[in-house]
Amino acid sequence: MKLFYTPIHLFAHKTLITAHEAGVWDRIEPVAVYPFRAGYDITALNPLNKVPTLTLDDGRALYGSQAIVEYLDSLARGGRSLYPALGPARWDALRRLALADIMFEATTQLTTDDDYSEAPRPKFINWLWPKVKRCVATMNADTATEHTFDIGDAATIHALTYLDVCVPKYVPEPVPRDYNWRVGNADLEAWFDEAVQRPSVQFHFQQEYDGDDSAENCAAKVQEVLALR
Ligand SMILES: N[C@@H](CCC(=O)N[C@@H](CS)C(=O)NCC(=O)O)C(=O)O
Repeated sequence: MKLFYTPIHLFAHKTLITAHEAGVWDRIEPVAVYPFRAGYDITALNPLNKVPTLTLDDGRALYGSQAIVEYLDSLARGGRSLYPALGPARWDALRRLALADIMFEATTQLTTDDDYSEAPRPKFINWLWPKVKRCVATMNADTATEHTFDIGDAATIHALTYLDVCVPKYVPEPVPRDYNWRVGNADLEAWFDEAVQRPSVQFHFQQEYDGDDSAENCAAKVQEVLALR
């Protein structure tokens, strides 16, 4: 399997956490993709040209991170599943997965369209930013519910590290440049500080990517996948 993803080292990826927890990371070949840099193009695998995209050994592609993590989790052998059995714990994990993923998507929308100097977009920012803040407050409240580490938690780490990486750098007023989700969310901060100590997070979070992250490598790996079809 190949996992096409963006290896920004300050960002903890839900797909990598899940693969590691499931015990299948050693079956995955990582391929670095920077979708917003020239030369990187995975549209032959994923019409959305989005990361993450997972390709299987027969050349089929899975995309939408929710499909990818569920697939990787289904392979869990020797590792642990991040999906609780059918019942209230599962629905809560899936709710928190959605909360974090949709918050992540709102944040990427805010940070991707960053040419605000030409055309300030207060309506756009005022639509999305309150959602992000409400999600963080809900994550803070959710820490009161005892549960074992699950897919919702992996997604929460993913979304919070993305906030740390991108908001101060890219999102303009009215979002404060010094925004820090930890302020006013002490329970979430304490939970996060402990959760990121998990080996499934530590093996890649804040670790420089040491693979080939060139556009040429990405293009060659896309061709390798297409040749399998
Ligand atoms: N809902 C998608 C979101 C993925 C996503 O937004 N990925 C961004 C990461 S920066 C991306 O690839 N953007 C490139 C683009 O939209 O062209 C998922 O969960 O997989």
